[in-house]
This record gives sequence, structure tokens and C-alpha cells, in this order.
Amino acid sequence: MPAHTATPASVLTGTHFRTVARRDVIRFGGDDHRFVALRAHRLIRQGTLSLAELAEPDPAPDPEVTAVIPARNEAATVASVVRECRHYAGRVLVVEGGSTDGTAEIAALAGAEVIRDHGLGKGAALRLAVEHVVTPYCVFVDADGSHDPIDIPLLVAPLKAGRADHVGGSRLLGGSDELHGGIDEFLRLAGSAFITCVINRRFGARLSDSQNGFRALRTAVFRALPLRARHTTIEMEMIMATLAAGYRLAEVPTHERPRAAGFSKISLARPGTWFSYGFCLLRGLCTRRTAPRDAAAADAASSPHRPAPREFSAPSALSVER
Ligand SMILES: Nc1nc2c(ncn2[C@@H]2O[C@H](COP(=O)(O)OP(=O)(O)O)[C@@H](O)[C@H]2O)c(=O)[nH]1
Ligand SMILES: [Mg+2]
Repeated sequence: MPAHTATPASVLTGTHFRTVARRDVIRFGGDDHRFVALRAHRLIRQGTLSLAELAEPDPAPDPEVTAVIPARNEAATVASVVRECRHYAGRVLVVEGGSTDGTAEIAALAGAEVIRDHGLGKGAALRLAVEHVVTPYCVFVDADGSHDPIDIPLLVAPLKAGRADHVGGSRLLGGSDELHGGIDEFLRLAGSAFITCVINRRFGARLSDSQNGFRALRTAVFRALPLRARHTTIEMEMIMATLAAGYRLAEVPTHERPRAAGFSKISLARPGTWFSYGFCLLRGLCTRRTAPRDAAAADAASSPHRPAPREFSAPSALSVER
């Protein structure tokens, strides 16, 4: 069940309540505090939420998780993204690429470790960043404010429970405030649906979103994947490489907020964008499926019909076995 929709009383803790309330505030606007207070009041009166649960602290940052944040000219949003990630991840690493607006300095002041990429693009930046990760799990979070770090524990849970090696956040299951409305959004959505459908067909998967940058992987698995993408095609390349190598892939619903400031680095008006997506897709589809490469993947492969982590999502949206 998507975490931001109707939450049954049995799982409504203080943290869940804050997630739900915050998303409602973002979605419907209005005065944050009054809105949240009114909602809390109603839930307490209904008996859905107790005062003790409301006062429950958020979970401590997970020392086994590094949030990897690619950022190019995101000075307006990077600090808040870093601060939010620090609630959930033990390490926060910003990989900054040729920014001219002080993104790197702002990220460092907000408490992130910062490295510079080689100016080749987001995909190259992520591959470089993971070389610096020392924790067993990494989560990729965009610096533009569109990913909600409150979903980090949800993304990491199937990895930590040993049920998946790679978990993608799905905007189709969790909702997006950015992906609808204009021609550009329509083309993105249609392109994404097409690519997802082709990948599903080729690898016998049942994914709903192949383009979301919000995803978590076992660090060793990321390193084992033969990734070459330099740009934002890295997400679909990661997915196809994961499936081709026989690792376990799962989806959880995550919510996408609108980009808080600045503009997307992807331009659909450039023919090169279409070419690089088409080329990456074809290359990934032609990848020969191989045996799993490391011990954990070998363990995954030992059970060809390994059950999907169903409690996190609609069963039809999960793709696990090859
Ligand atoms: N380090 C680095 N980050 C990048 C680069 N290009 C894009 N990004 C970041 O990657 C994330 C996703 O990019 P964005 O333009 O929002 O793509 P969209 O969400 O698909 O529209 C953002 O945080 C960008 O700042 C790059 O060349 N280097
Ligand atoms: Mg974005």
C-alpha cells in the first residue's frame, strides 16, 4: 500500500503520521502547523493516533546507509535535502558536478561530505560517488527536493531484510506532483511507460517505474554491475543490469514532490536526449543474462522462485526473480 495514502490504525505511528501530514501539507498547501495540528486533533479524537505515538521520536540515522546526492547547480535546495537525509542515513555524500552557484559549499555547510565529479553527467557522478561509499547500502537521492528522504527507510528495508539487492522507488505507485500536466510531462511519462514496458517484456519483470532516480542498492551489487551510462540513463541501465545479472529487484511506492527550484537538466528538445535513451535501452536489452556475480546474488539465485517483498507494494508491481 502506498505509504502516503490511507494508513490503517495498526501501523499509524508518530512517524507515519508526520509523513502523511507533511505530504498533505505539500499537496494541498495552507498553513503547515495549523493544518497538521487539526489533522492530529481529528485522528486523536477518532482514536487512530495516541498522544504517546505522536511524541514518538523519528528513527535514528541508519549507520549502514549512505545517501548519495548528485547535484549540479542546486544551491536553492541542496541544504534542505542534505539535512533531511541526515535524519535517515548515517553518511550523506554529495557528488557535485561543475556547479557555479556554490552548491558544493552549501552542501558542506549543511553537513554533507562533498566530492567533485568529472563533469561528465549524473551517471558518471553516481558511479564515481559509490567508489567512496563504505557502508553496505546506498540510496540515491536527487538534490532538487523532488525525492522525500522520509522514504529512505522504506527503500532500504527489503535490502536489510535480505529480500532484495536493488529497490526502486515507484512514482506510479507512490504518486508524483511533477510528472503530469504539460506536454513535456506527457512525453516523459509516455517515454517512461514505453521503456518500462519493453524492459518488463525482455526480462520477464513487472516494474512500474524505470526512470526514478530514487533507489537503494546493496553497495557491492552496484559495484558489480557493468554500468557505463554517463547521464540520466543510469537508472534504466542499473535496472537492466540488475535483471540481466540475476540480482533481486523490488519496487516500493515513493512519492515525488515537484522540483523545488531551478530546472531539470534533461531537455526533451535535444535530439541527443532521445538518442541516448534509445541507445541505452537497446544496449541493455541486448545484454546477455548471466549467473549472479557475488555471494549474496548467488544466494538469491539458489532459490529461483524467491518470494517478492509483497508487504511493501502491490504484488503486480514487484519484479524479483529472473
Ligand atoms: N553531480 C552531478 N549531478 C547532476 C548532473 N546532472 C544532473 N545532476 C543532478 O541529478 C539530479 C536529477 O537531475 P534532474 O535535472 O532533476 O533530472 P530530472 O529529475 O529527471 O528532471 C539533480 O539533483 C541534479 O542536480 C551532473 O552532471 N553531475
Ligand atoms: Mg529532478
